[in-house]
Amino acid sequence: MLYPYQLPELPYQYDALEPSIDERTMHFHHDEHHQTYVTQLNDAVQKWPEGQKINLEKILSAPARIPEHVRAAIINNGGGHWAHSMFWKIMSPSGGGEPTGVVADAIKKSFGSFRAFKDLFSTEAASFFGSGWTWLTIAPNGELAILSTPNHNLPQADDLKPLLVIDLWEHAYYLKYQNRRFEFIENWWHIVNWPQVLENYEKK
Ligand code: MN3
Repeated sequence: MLYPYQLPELPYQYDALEPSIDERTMHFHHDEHHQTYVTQLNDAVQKWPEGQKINLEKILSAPARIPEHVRAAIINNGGGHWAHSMFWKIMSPSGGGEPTGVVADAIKKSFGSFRAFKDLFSTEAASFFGSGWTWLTIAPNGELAILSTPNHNLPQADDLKPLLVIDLWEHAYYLKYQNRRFEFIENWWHIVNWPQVLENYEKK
């Protein structure tokens, strides 16, 4: 992703993820929240001409190198733009079920079984305090890990590649689920786009 950044179209209709995620939430989340991150990211990178030529993922993998006058704005809004762009893609109306291929093997090897992985991931996401994201990541040595980051911080800053992610900000689920984050997580598994997770693994 390069400057000027653009809001990506959803790869499905706004109501396509019902009932796991309702149409109204998708409109607010994509058209308002994500759009705002894109707008504010462009405003920040406009003040850093050198950064306009660097890929966003590369910028965010070394946040300490961002000039101080735009650092916080780029970490927050650039992280938001990158994470949401991934979040839309790892969901699908034909999602759910279990992973296949090499990523299924890797999950089994790291966590014992898909069921054990799913339980761990759900527990991590449900117990993470405040606004943030829970990720499945892969390290350069091929090791998988489940971890959470606050705000819009990305695992790439710690040299980890994201394979799967869930948005835990209240705006991701509040309209439909209110404070019942665990119910949102449970229903989210029905729309996880495992072919996309496999693709993320293969181009890690
Ligand atoms: Mn969000």
